[in-house]
Amino acid sequence: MMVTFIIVSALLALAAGKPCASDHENLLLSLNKQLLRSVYQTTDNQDNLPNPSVHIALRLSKHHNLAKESEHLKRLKAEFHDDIEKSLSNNEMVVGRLALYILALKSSCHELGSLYLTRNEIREPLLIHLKREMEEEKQNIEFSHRPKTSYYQYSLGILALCVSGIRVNTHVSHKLIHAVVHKQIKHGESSCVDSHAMAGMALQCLKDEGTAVKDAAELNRALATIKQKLLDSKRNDGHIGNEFSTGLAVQALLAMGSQIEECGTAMEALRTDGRKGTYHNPMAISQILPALQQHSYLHLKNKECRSEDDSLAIDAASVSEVLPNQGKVSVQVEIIKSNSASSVFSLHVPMGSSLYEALKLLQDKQSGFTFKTEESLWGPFLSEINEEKARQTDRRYWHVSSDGTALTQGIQDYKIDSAQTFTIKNTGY
Ligand code: B12
Repeated sequence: MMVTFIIVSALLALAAGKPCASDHENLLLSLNKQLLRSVYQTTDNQDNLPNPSVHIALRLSKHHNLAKESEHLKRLKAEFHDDIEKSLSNNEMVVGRLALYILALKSSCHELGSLYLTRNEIREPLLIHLKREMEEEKQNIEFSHRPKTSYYQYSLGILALCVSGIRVNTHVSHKLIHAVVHKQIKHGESSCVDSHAMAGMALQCLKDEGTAVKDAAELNRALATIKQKLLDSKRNDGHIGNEFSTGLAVQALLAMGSQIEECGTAMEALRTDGRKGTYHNPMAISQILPALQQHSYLHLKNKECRSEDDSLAIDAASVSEVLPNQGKVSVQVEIIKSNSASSVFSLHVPMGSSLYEALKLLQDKQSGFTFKTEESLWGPFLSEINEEKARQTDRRYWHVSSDGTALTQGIQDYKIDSAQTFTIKNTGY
């Protein structure tokens, strides 16, 4: 009796799942088109570089626009490549961006051996250069107990080498395994989930490839620790961490062998966010789209670029709705400098303005407030306020919160729809 009931319920659930399945396909298609549109949309930002993470997501999708994708690849090889070389000439580390670039080239089955980076007149193949920066990072961990960049970028580096079939030095992998097992990966707040997810994919790749590691049992312990960390970070609404870490967390869980049912509520949370329009930043879409298609960056390992669908058309961009003037809201901006000195500024901004627009207005009022940003794959990163810098090189950043709650979006994406107080605090990490 019970068995019949279970079978009938399962059949009913399957039947009910049909319309959902097509809803799911529609959502995938709309996110895929949004991402494709982002690659050639010009913005007011002149430094709008092609984004390797977006390329990877387009290439991991079921539907393609092969002409647009190959045009994008060309731009990556010119503009993004140049940007990396520019950073090298400024003696900056490029681990994370180089790793994403390599993964993007892999996603288009591009021959990696034919590409070189030039620094101080020395030409080096991309993978050799990445290997060298990983050695440098490993030494930094040895002496300072953390990479110069972050464990997120260190994991991306291991992942890119592994996916490209390059043997990762056992000392390099050991540093990540050790950091996971000894709980040294923290970035404050939810980005800790993103970093664990990236570490999970990197270490799973090593395991799948049978790469020699210092201690195989410890590798398994690290993978188990990561899986537990991700499952423990599940919120009641299904998100793992927050809206923007759930995609990478699902990718990692799937890569680490979780069954799709185990990620069911997280997938549902992603779909709900997707339908609500939470994901409009191309970088955010690029991290969740592979997860929604049950893919992870590990799929790049065996990517064959043969007989691909070429049906992804771009509709004319929908004209964004012009909202009626809804009036202004009052905003307070509290700045807390590194010496704890604080100052408060008040202004009125049109409802729906971004925090970036609000800060620009404040600056234009010449009320004693100035700010600067640096471009990144996620958009403008707030790097300087009233001539005080807080940047990665100083291991500090301007942390942004609204009415006491940390923002989960950057200053350009966060929209102001009610009166509120922002606190922007120079914070060490
Ligand atoms: C590490 C990290 C940080 C570090 C970066 C320094 C370091 N040690 O590397 C610190 C702690 C400074 C940081 C700060 C913030 N972060 Co953060 N961060 C990350 C993380 C885990 C990895 C980024 C990375 O290295 N990418 C790889 C490299 C190759 O790409 P990149 O673009 O060159 O990387 C640089 C930028 O991404 C920049 N950066 C980091 N975070 C953010 C956030 C925004 C909005 C922008 C524009 C840039 C930016 O720092 C990176 C290193 O230079 C991501 C996770 C993810 N899923 O991407 C979250 C993530 C990007 N951060 C996020 C957020 C919300 C923030 C903050 C706004 C938090 C806050 N309330 O203040 C601030 C930024 C405030 C500001 N000043 O503008 C969100 C963004 C979501 C969104 N929709 O925009 C993410 C996705 C985490 C999450 N799941 O919520 N972050």
